[in-house]
Amino acid sequence: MLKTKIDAPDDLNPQETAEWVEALDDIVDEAGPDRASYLIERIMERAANLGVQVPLRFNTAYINTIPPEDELAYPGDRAIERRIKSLVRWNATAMVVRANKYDANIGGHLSTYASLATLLEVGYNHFFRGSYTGPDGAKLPGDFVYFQGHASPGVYSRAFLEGRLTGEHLKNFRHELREHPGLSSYPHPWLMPDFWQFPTVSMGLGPISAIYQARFMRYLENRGIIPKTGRKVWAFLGDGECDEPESLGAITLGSREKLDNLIFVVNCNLQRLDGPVRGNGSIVQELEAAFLGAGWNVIKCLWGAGWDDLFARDASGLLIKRMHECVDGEFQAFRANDGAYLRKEFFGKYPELLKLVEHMSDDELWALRRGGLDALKVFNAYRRAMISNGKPTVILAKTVKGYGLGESAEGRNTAHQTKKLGDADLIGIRDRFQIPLTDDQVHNLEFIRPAEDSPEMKYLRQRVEAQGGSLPSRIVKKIEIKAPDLELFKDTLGGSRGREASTTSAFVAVLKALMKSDLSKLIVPIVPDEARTFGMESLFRERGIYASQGQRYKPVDSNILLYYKEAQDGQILEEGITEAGSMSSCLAAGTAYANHGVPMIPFFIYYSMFGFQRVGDLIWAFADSRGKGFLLGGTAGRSTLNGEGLQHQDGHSPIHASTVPTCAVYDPAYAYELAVIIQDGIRRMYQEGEDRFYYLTVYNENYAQPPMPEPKGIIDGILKGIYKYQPAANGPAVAQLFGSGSILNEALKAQQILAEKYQVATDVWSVTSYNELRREALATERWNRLHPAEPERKSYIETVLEGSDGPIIASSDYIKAVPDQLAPWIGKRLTSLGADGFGRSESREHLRHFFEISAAAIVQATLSALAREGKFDAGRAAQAVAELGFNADSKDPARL
Ligand SMILES: Cc1ncc(C[n+]2csc(CCOP(=O)(O)OP(=O)(O)O)c2C)c(N)n1
Ligand SMILES: [Mg+2]
Repeated sequence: MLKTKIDAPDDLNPQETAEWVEALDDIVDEAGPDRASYLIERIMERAANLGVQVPLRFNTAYINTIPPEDELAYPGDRAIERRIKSLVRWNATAMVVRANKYDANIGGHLSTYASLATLLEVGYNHFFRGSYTGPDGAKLPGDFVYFQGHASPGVYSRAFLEGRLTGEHLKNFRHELREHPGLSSYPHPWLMPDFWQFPTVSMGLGPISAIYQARFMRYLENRGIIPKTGRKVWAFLGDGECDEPESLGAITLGSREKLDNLIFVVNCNLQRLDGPVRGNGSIVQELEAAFLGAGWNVIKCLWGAGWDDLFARDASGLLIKRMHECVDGEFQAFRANDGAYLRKEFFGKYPELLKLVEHMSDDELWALRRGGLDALKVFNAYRRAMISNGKPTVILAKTVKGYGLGESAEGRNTAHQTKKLGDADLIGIRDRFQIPLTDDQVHNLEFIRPAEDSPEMKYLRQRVEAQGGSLPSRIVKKIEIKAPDLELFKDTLGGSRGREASTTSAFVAVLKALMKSDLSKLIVPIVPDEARTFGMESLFRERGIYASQGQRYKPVDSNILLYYKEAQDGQILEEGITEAGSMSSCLAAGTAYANHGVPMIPFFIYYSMFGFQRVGDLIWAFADSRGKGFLLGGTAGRSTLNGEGLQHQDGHSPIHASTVPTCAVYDPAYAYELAVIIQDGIRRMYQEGEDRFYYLTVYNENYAQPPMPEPKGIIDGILKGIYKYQPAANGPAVAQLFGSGSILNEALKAQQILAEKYQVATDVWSVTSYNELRREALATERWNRLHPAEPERKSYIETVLEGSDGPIIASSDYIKAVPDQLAPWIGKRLTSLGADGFGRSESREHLRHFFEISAAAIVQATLSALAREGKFDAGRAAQAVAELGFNADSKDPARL
């Protein structure tokens, strides 16, 4: 066994110390490490009882976690696997270099995959399952693999070898528009829906979504929606990527939820884009401490088999000591130089170490590999990770950035950005990996795939078959769902019958109706510690909060009907205060139709201010993933959420949401509008199979919810974004009032004031979605642009407004940019009122007055607009400013 030298200058009794250490050595030799660990634990307990400060350590030595004597022999044909890996390496390199040779600066990455190749190949050949066989013999989906986004050339290259992509694909890397078929830069299910499952290239999103994916898998199993299998979620991440808060921010969930279906592999090539990840420290040791502290299994895979002999012969413990002394900046330099440098700078520090390697040539020293580049070591690390012990596992695999790419890239600080290689480097790669290509073929950057009957291809096919198929692969089963009839929501459509209620409570009613419908099982309510805010707590008792361990305590409120019920088959995902985690759950749920073949319907309701602006990138990834479902921005509106002030009052999320191409954004005023939108959303997403999702604002202001009015076409209007809610009662309207969300009520009050006090007749319109109207108008405009010889088409907004005269005063609880989206079509008529500026801690009434979105403000704006058109006396309009409570020379709230 390995012996570590005790190097303690303040050791008062070295003799005694040596005896203790020897005793431990004996235990390990005679009874094994488990017994030693048991004894140490008992001693630590005793020490704690005696008041001894026990040093807390979350680090082990800088060596492999799995000692050579515990390793299993490699199960595959290593020589042939190496040849296959070399071909994948070559093709990955050729495709990037080629793309940049013929299309300067098109980009792509060589070095990430160069460091990752062994980690992936061992996975493909022996671990990643393309499919599983279910209890009844049915073919079930396989493992989930989150690939490092920048390693995509290697993933494409492997798929090429497997015959799933053609040489044309590889030639068209990053030529998605010019040629067909093209390959996207990174993993994007939106762009390559049959291939990529998980968009990972925004650093940090892969790791956090993998954790929640593993958790959601358990949720589906525990709810009996999918069978239990040995499926794993593998997440490959960069060591630099671990600096993103999302990467490590949710790791305690992994251990808390006992996710032994989750395996992280951190590609510790010690470098990120600009340089070393921890030049002055050790990223491996730092990550080990973080993951051990969080309760994960940590497997360090640092050194290749060549080092085993050195460790075994190093009786002094100096080799480990030397490894601890070196910071990552030095380890990087060792690889960027050569064997002579390694001998001098690493081993040369201690004469004993120089002696240890005196029998080795510089080339042999140089050939000493790192663990993540040694298939045997990687195999054993993965094998250990497959053993379920109720914990997730992280493998810290030490690799070399740009491995094998030659002097211009390997271990260099510029490695990440290297995308062009000269012939000399390419020939070097060919020779090093023994690629059977001539110099000319190398120069021409030819791709290589051996003949079908070659040993390599036979082996490859056999391994793919044994693993149940290829990865990545996104296979979407047709969804067989019929949306519920609108009738299901008849209570909501009927209005609140004189009671005052909010659209949030209307949403909860819609959700409850769905949870009692045929779709019940598929509904996934997700909430980050705000269920009580939204009045959803009754669902706790009715449906249970998902808790993998059930409820191991008697809830404090067990004496009341609506107690806090946690259950193993609970339906609600109560995520705690993590919008990023909740969104990751939503991502897992909203893509389950593809990844699990079960069309789960997520309803993620959150404090709207902490949605798009806080986790916008995860929402973008949701769209890229073709996610379906509903996001609900609760406590919506800058003035409607009163009292909470600047950081809580959301006045802009519909603008954020409108930037996501597949997101339909609605800002409904009334309960029936919400019901109509949700019903149609389920129809479009799940019945018609459209890859889109919804962002709906829901408010907490209570007011009488009217029943759905009868006029024909109202449903169409709600869905398209606008309908006339209340025509003028006092003659033909001379102005049009648009209102959205809770501010529609202010428009209605304004209509009355205008009629009664100023004898001005106005129509009131409910605008449910400026964004849907804009998108339709843009599409119409484009059609007109491209068909100049055809009769011009009219956009929906223009058609709807035909015959409705006068200025348009559009008000909402959001910034003016929301109605301004229609400016290209109605701009001359449009006055936008909105809550631009920072929120304040105040009551609704004061906030609406301050932001000039109150009924009085709408009246004032209407009179002003009419006066400008000469349809209302300007003097009277000026007088009305003060009359309505405004100071014409007050400061603009947008800038206060
Ligand atoms: C959120 C985010 N920020 C920045 C980038 C740009 N970027 C791409 S790769 C990279 C470095 C990656 O380093 P590491 O995670 O160590 O991966 P390696 O390539 O070394 O395996 C950076 C900064 C990104 N893709 N995503
Ligand atoms: Mg790195």
